Amino acid sequence: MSQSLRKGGSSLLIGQSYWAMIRFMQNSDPRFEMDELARRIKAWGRELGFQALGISDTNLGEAEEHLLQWLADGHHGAMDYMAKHGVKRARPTELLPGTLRVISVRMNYFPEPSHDAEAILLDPSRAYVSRYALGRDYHKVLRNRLEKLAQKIREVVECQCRVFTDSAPVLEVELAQKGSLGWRGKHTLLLSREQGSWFFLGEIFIDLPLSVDKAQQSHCGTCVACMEVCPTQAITAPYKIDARRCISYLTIEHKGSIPIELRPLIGNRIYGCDDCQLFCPWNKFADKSIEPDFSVRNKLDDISLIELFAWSEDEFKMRMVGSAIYRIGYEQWLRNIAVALGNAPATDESLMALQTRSQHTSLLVREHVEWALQRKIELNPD
Ligand code: B12
Ligand code: SF4
Ligand code: SF4
Repeated sequence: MSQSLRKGGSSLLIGQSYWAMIRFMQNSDPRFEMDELARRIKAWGRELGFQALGISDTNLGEAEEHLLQWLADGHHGAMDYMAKHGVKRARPTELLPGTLRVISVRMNYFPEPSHDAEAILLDPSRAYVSRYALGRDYHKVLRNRLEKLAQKIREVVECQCRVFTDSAPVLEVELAQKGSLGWRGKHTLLLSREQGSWFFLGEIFIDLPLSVDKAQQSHCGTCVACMEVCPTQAITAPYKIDARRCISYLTIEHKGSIPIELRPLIGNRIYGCDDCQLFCPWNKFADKSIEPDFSVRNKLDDISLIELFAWSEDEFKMRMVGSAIYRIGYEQWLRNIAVALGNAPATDESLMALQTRSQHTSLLVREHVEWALQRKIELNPD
C-alpha cells in the first residue's frame, strides 16, 4: 500500500510508514522531503555496515580535464579500460541518464586482528600483501550491501538507481570527496580525519534531488610523507600518480614483464602496495575493520615467500577463490613472488625455491626466476 507524493513535478510512490512520518512532520516542502530521505538513507547505510555515506550532485568540474591530461601523459599504462570510456568517467549522467545525485559510501577494510604491516615490510623473507586483499574480494561484499541499500530506497520511493563499486567508469574518489566523505590526499586516495584512508568506496546513482553534503577541506597541509616514502617515486607531484611506476599497478594490473629497473624497488610486496597509506599521519587514527569478510585468510598477513612460492596452481586456485588475488592468476602470482625472492637475502632455501621454478612452462615466470637468481649472485658474489 502506498500513497502518491509530488516531487519536482513527478509523482513518487512512498511506502506507508515513510509517508506517515512525512505527514507527521506536517511539511510538504519537497526540499524537506529530500532532506529527510537523505537522512534515512544514511541511517540505513550505517545499519548495513557502511561507516559513512555522503551525497553529491553530478558536476565534477575540473576532474575531467585532469583525467584527460593523465591519460594523455600515458600514466594509465596498459589499463586500457581507463582510456576506453573517455569523458564518460567524469560525467555520471552519461553513464546513467537521468542521474541527479550520487550517494557515496565508504567501508573500512584494515583487518583486525592482523600482523604488524611495517614489521612484514622490514622482513625480506616474508610476503607483503596489501591490507585490502587479506580477506574476501571487496567487490562482492560492497556490491551486495549497496544492492540491499538500493532495495530499501526503492521500497519507500519510486526511483531509478544503480550501484557501482570499482565496476564501471566512475571517478569514485572525486564523487566521494564532493559528497563530504573526506578529502583527496596527495597520494590521490580519499582520507578522512576519523578514518584515515583504509576504506573502500562505492556508490548509488539515483534520479532524485536528494539534499547534497558539503565537501570537506583538505588537511594535508605541508605534509608530503606519502610522496617521500613511495618506494618507486610513483607520486610524481601532489595528486598525480604515474601508475606505470606504482607497485600496485606493477603487481596487479600489469600482465607482462616487470621493468627491470623497478624490480629491486618492489622489495617483498607481492600483491599491491600500502606504503603511501602506512606512513600517512592520518592513518594513526584509523579504525580497523571487524567485518568478517575482510578478516585474514590463508595467513596472508604473515607468511614466508618460500611457502607461497611452493603452492601448486591447484592450491593457488583453491586457496584464493573468493579473494581479489585470484584474478591475477597463477603465472602473475609466481612472477611477483620470484621478484620478491630476488630481493631477499640469498639463503640455501630461497635459492632452492627459485631453482624449482627455473624450468617452468611459462616464459614470464622463467624470465623473472632467472633475474632473481642472477640478482642473488650479484648481491652475494661469494
Ligand atoms: C585505476 C585505479 C588504480 C590505478 C591508478 C591509481 C590512480 N591514482 O589513478 C592503480 C593500479 C595504480 C591503483 C592503485 C591503488 N588503488 Co586504485 N583505483 C583505480 C580506479 C579503478 C580508478 C582511479 C582513477 O579514476 N584514476 C584516474 C586518475 C586520473 O585519477 P587520479 O590519479 O586519482 O587523479 C585525479 C586527481 O588526483 C586529480 N588530479 C590529477 N592531476 C591533478 C593535478 C592537480 C594540480 C590537482 C589539484 C588535481 C589533479 O584529478 C584526477 C581526476 O579526478 C579506482 C576506482 C574508481 N572507479 O574510481 C580505484 C581506487 C582509487 N583504488 C583504490 C585503492 C584501495 C588502491 C590501492 C590502495 C590498492 C593497493 N593497496 O595496492 C592503490 C593505491 C595507489 C594510489 N596511491 O593511488 C580505492 C581507493 C579508496 C580510497 N580510500 O580512496 C579505489 C577508489 C577503489 C575502491 N572502490 O575503493 N588504483
Ligand atoms: S601504492 Fe606504493 S608504489 Fe603506489 S603510489 Fe603508493 S607507495 Fe607508491
Ligand atoms: S601522507 Fe601527508 S600529504 Fe600524503 S595524504 Fe597523508 S597527510 Fe596528505
